[in-house]
Amino acid sequence: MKNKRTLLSLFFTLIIFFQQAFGIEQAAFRKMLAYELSQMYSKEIPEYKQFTEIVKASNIAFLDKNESLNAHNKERVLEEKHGAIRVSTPEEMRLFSRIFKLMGMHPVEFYDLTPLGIPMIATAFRPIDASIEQSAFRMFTSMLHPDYIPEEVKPEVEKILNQRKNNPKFSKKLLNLLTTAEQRELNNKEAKTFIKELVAVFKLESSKPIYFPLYKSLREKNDVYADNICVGINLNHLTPRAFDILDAQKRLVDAGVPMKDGGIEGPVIRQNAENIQLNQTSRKAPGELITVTSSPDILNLYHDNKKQYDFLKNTAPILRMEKNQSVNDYLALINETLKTHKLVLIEHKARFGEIESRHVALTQPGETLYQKLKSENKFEHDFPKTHEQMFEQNLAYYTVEVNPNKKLDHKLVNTDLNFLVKNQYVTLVPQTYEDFLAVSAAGIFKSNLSNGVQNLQHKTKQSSDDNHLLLEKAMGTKILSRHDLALAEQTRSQKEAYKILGL
Ligand code: OOG
Ligand code: NI
Repeated sequence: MKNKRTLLSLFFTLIIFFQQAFGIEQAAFRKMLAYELSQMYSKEIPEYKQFTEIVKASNIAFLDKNESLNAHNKERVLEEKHGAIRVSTPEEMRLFSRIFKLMGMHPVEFYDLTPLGIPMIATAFRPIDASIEQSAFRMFTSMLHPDYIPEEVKPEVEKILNQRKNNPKFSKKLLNLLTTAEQRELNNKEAKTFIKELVAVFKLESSKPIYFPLYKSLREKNDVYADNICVGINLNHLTPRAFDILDAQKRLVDAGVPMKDGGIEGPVIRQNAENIQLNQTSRKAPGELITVTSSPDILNLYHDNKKQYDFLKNTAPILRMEKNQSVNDYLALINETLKTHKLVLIEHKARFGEIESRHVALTQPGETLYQKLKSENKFEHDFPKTHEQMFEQNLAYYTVEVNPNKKLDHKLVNTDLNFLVKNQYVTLVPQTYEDFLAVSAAGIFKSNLSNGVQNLQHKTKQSSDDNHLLLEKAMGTKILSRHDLALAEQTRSQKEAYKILGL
């Protein structure tokens, strides 16, 4: 017996040793990334730090009132976050799909934002196996749709984007480690370096000179273009999860945090009923300083003589946007100032904090019913309110678990799952909605458009299927379906429950 125990403990020590020496687990990798991104954001954006502290206070107050919540669920929600990034080229999209794959994050669902007035097509990289319970970190990743680049500036934009094919933000170290990791697992030390280099990609480059004439004409059309094409990749937002989004929002508003117009996105939040899918809201982006010039010489100086460039930058005037100033007036003023100054620091609305509450995932019939009732203004009242009803009518996904407290009756002959649920032989665990909603995503995008939403220009009308294929082609991989994943998990759990019950 003693020997057995020694052997066992040796075995586990060896496992831990090998894990540390040879391989980082994907969930640990995701945790590391989420943690470092959140550190970077808190350091660079004080408004974000304040935002997360308020959300945390709301979550802790919720836990105090709901002590019965299962411990695992508590931890997951307290820690959980998603991020969002916007890329401009298929090359960048493919790189991210390779990077996230290392962390067990795969593209799930296609979101076409072009019919909603945003020139982007998107997917979200997220874990698709049980390790989602250890770290659910996801990244909503959108790509500029090439057909929606405004015609008047297309040659200039294409020039910039061509230069970005080998985006210098992705360091050689990062790319080398990526190649290594595709052949063998990274050890902890390599993984740390990898994350450090990756976090650098997500930073806002505030001292890099931006060519203002192009920035101006893009921002006059739609801030998304200016951010995407001129400023480049940055972590657009980070989103902690809230148990109770209404409470978190109230606390944010009470603290004077400027929240987005239009309120909370997603299905109406119902009292005394189970909520569905996903609710989100965000704070308005605080203006962050970026550096602009209208002289091509200065763009070169940045690469050729960094010291001289830094001197110019450190003495450049700062132009903040006045309250009630229109964005066009602001851009005109910057233009004037650049006639007498080589560099000017201006306000760019980029990064912010968002919150979300996640509820049960709907099946296809559930989504159809939700859309129908919503359009008839009957959702609140008519959509089933309990998990038992939703399960019985196949409206939402559940994992079933055998109830350990229910004495097994061996004469159990009725194998109908609804019977087993009703008689508490098995319990329903609602599957969390792990994905996003296109309309909500567009709402988040629009919340920071200073010129409102204008009609998108495009050469030919694209169908959503074409756009879906375009994104898959960019990544070189298929986009998975949330329904396939949720159904597979539901079926697996049912088979297991039947097995345990001997049915
Ligand atoms: C992404 C908006 C989508 C969400 O949570 O729905 C998103 C963006 O603004 O870049 O992150
Ligand atoms: Ni988001």
